[in-house]
Amino acid sequence: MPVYLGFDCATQGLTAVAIEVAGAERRVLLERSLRFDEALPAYGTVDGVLPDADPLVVRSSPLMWAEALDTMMGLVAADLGDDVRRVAAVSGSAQQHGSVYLRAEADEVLGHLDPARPLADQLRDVFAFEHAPVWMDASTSAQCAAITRALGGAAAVARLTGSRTFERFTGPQISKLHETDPEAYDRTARIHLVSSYLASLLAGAAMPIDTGDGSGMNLMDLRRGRWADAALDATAPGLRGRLLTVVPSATVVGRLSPWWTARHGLPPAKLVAWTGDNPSSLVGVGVVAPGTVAVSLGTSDTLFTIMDRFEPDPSGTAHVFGAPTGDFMSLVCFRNGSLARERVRDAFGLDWDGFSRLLDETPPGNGGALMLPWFEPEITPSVEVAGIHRLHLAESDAGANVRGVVEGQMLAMRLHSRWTAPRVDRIHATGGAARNSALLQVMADVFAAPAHRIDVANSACLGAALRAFHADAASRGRPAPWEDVVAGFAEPNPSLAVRPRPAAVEVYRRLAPAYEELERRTLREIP
Ligand code: XUL
Repeated sequence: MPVYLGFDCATQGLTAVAIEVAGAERRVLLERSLRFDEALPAYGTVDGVLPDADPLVVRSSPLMWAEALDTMMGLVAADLGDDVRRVAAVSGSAQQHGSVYLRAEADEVLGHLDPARPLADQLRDVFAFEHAPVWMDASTSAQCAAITRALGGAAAVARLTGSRTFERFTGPQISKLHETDPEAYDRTARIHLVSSYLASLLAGAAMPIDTGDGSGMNLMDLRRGRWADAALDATAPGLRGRLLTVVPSATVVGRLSPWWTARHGLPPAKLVAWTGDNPSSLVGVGVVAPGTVAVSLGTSDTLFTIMDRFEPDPSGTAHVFGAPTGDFMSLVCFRNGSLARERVRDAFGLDWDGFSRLLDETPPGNGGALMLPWFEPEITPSVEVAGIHRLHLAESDAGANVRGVVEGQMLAMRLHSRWTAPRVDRIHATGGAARNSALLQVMADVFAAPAHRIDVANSACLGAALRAFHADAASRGRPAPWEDVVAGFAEPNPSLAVRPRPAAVEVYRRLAPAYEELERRTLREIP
């Protein structure tokens, strides 16, 4: 019975999961996490990133990630015991956009690691730039503007790469390094994403970037799945020579190097391309075909789905990435998620039970009252100045405001996902607030589709293990449809679905244009 390993290198820590698959019999064998701050305090990270005097600059330590991977592999091997020999394939995911800069000597070092010494000790001299800018970095506005100009405007960049330029995207980060530290850029022989860097450590050789994580760089021709010369040229000189050819996410790129056998007893298992955490999560929450939409309800809410054709978001606020299935995926982020729900809850002195009770007790449509809950500047739609806008909604009415915030959020989610999900058959809801049935009811009614709760704690990590399983089956000449791959791991239980109620669906069908008009008018009026 083969075992598959998945890793996820997130901002704050590293997680591993091992799964076992024998036909319809599937189970999670183990799940392990470590937090960088506590497990590896010598690197001095706070919540996984290095303190910096400039609040716009956010970096982390690639050496720390290497040490974390070595440590975690040791823990996983110890937990698996004899089962470690059954590991057939390994894959992983990582926080998107972060970049690692290696010297030419890195290849030589990685190919000749000494099993008697820890990994990190041997990597101290391979970095051309000691730190890795990560996705929280917002210091590249000037480079974003220059790249946008060179490529013919924001819409042109999105049509080519899947997203307009964003400060955290890797292309602008590379451009900034080239401008501000040209010696470091000159020393760099290979640029990696966090994902391809960690895959390279496992393989003992440079591993390619995949289409899923590569689409978070503003460097790929996403439709064609390859580097875009115009984007490379607009970013930094000599960039193509510093990148390997991009590969589809489902590629078996190599095998675990003998170092991992000698050090932790792993077999030379297949290594499947690592990808970004968002593409990996897609599989980890069971979204493998168009029509299923995942909604993650966290501090911010995000919506993501699969698209079988490439189409950028016409408003320029969302992203299109490569999906692990070989299709495309969208990612739409709403900053005022739990953040806004909590503000309303606290304003009326409620707890979550009280909040849900008021939601249950108030009628769908709120008698025509509407709220735009932009407690903080909003990403979707793009709103720079925070403000709560109410229509026919008394500020002092607790029930109407509770319903107003949730309906405003769900109507916005539906409105701003039409471009990517014109048809929604079902919703997979995750995150803390997905436990709230009253909220899921509004979601189901607004989207006119059943909402399923998906109880997966580490969806990116599970997605990585499932991608390892998928690619291993395909490489043995026994390809498994994606629906089969996720079955038993990230599959909703239909009997627990929150189903749309026809009368409420009709209420929201009528209310949606009023919401859209309120949003349009408000956006015209605010600065
Ligand atoms: C996506 C993004 C974040 C990171 C977090 O564009 O920046 O979701 O991937 O790990």
